[in-house]
Amino acid sequence: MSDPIVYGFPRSTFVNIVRLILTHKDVAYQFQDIEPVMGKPDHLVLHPFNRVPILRHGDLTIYETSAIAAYVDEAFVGVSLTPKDVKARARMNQWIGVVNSYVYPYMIHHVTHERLVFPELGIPSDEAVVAHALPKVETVLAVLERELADGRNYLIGSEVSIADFFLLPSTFAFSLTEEGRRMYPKYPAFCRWRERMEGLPTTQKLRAILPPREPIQHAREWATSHRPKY
Ligand SMILES: N[C@@H](CCC(=O)N[C@@H](CS)C(=O)NCC(=O)O)C(=O)O
Repeated sequence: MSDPIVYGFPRSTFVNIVRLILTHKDVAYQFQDIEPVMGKPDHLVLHPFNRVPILRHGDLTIYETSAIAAYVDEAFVGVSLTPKDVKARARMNQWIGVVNSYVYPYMIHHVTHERLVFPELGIPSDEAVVAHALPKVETVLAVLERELADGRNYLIGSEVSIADFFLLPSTFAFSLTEEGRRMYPKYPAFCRWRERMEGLPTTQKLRAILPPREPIQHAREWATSHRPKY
């Protein structure tokens, strides 16, 4: 079967979760940058909800990052990122849900979009959106800090899992905002986890092939289509 294809745009948090997992498992894949067709028929035929990533592998085309991550981990040989123990697996899935429901929405959809993505396009930040999100980000960081304070290496123990790769891209992008730079030092166990994750050969390998961060052109539409309002 030919190499899997990941469709997305290079700065996407969720796309980079999938790329990290493929990289960690040493799976050869192609990346197709669909930035120019985001929201257009060529994209919507792959993802009817107008999002990325999408993975194509042989006759399978799927979207939703958690489904793609589980598929990649099962379908390809290499180090497993899913614990065999049923309770550890439940814990991993809990953290994946946490990223989807509480981390990405506030760190990225609220703060990073307002602080980086919109200003890069000449659209001013909406301070009300940032102000609404910051206490929620503090809650996330406090929960992570409590969890990681026992000195474990990764979210569910001594081995890296899909959950860590879910958390990494959101925490990286948030670190580039002024709020991230101000908040992170209050959470030392979380910072140690970040350092460990950022230092993994997997992370370095993916970063080395990502293009320089350019403004996300199609995000102009987000300002009217799905910007939070308070
Ligand atoms: N539930 C989706 C969320 C994916 C998502 O929100 N992706 C963002 C990029 S990080 C996206 O496609 N944004 C494009 C847009 O909103 O136009 C998943 O798990 O894959």
